[in-house]
Amino acid sequence: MIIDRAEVILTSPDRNFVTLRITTDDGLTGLGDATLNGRELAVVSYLEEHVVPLLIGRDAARIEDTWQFLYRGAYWRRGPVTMAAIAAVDMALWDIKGKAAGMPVYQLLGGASRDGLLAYGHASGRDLPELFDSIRSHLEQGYRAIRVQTGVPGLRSIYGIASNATSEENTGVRYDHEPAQRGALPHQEDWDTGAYLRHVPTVFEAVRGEFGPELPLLHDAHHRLTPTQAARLGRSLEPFDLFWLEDCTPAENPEALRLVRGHTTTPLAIGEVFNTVWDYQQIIREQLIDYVRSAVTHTGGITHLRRVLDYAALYQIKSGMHGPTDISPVGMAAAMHLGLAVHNFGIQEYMKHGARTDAVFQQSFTWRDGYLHPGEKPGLGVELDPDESGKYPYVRAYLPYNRLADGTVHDW
Ligand code: EZ4
Ligand code: CO
Repeated sequence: MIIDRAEVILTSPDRNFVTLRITTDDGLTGLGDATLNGRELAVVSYLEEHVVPLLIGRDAARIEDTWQFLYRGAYWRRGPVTMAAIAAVDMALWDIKGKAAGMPVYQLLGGASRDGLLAYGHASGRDLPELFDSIRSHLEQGYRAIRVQTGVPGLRSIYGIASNATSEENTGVRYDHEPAQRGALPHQEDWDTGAYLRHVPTVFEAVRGEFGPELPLLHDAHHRLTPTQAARLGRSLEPFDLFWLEDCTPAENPEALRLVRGHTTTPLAIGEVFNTVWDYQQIIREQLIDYVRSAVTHTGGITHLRRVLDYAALYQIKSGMHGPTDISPVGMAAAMHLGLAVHNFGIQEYMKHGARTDAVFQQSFTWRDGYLHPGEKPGLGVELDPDESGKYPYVRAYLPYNRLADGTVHDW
């Protein structure tokens, strides 16, 4: 099992994906996801120029050693580009090990701890009728847990709100199954935290009134609040029993969560922009969160996220792995194998990929009654069709950003 070849495949069916394919001298191939939304080429270059030459000739079976070699050997540690690149190598090696063993990766991680993975989808609307339609449509698709995002009166466009008015046909702005306006230059959105804080509790009250007390509801604040604003939001949402409030404050300031935690029992989830266990060290030790939001893709792969989740388990903190459409089907498969195996699984984010993406990546997972399962194929269970991937060249696409009414750039 000596690594013979490693290639980076950049393809844009519905959106950009960066995939590493490793081939061994005995003909096994493994895939890893290294997609970093809006900064894809940085990871392509990191992999092609700096990582691939290190892989050729190495023993593909030595997953832990390769992880430590790439992490410690670089001198420059951490960061989203480095950790996405390491994640892709790690996933590809687990894929190969599974294929060599004839087992799905979750078996190598200790076997299934549950029958399936509860998943949540993204409902959104500019107003309540649109939001209710979106929730109903998600329930019809089988979702048993729903993230709720809405427009805010007075704000024209807000991240995470799907709307026909922002579709590709009407505006020429690239639109995909993630409700964001992505373009060749960043799309500017507007933001007003006061208006948001007044509006969101009324939305959850209406949703509970319409859909009852039992449906697990989630909400994502996308790092936009100060600690006191986040505390107030958490408290005002307590009557509506959220499954979690996500990314309430910016990621760089872990102490902020102490203040939030001291004022609300609304469960907190954070970490989709974290890359290592060290980003989580303080907030897990101080029990400032309830759910770890990391994607396998952005946190150094299965090897490292497993470490984060084992540490989190000491403090009754569970997984809530990131799973928007910018995690490729390979990254989603890795999340499903890990989530099936760990004891402290919480919930899995799951947005369906588009038909073109599903044609590029042949997948073996199942989606049944609101639960995901990675399937029983050896390895991760995903194969890449080179003819399909070759049809979709890279398209530069940025995430949007925010300005306040006075023109100030706001937190993401
Ligand atoms: O904004 O994946 O919880 N999910 C999210 C996502 C992220 C995008 C960024 O690449 O916040 O929609
Ligand atoms: Co989020």
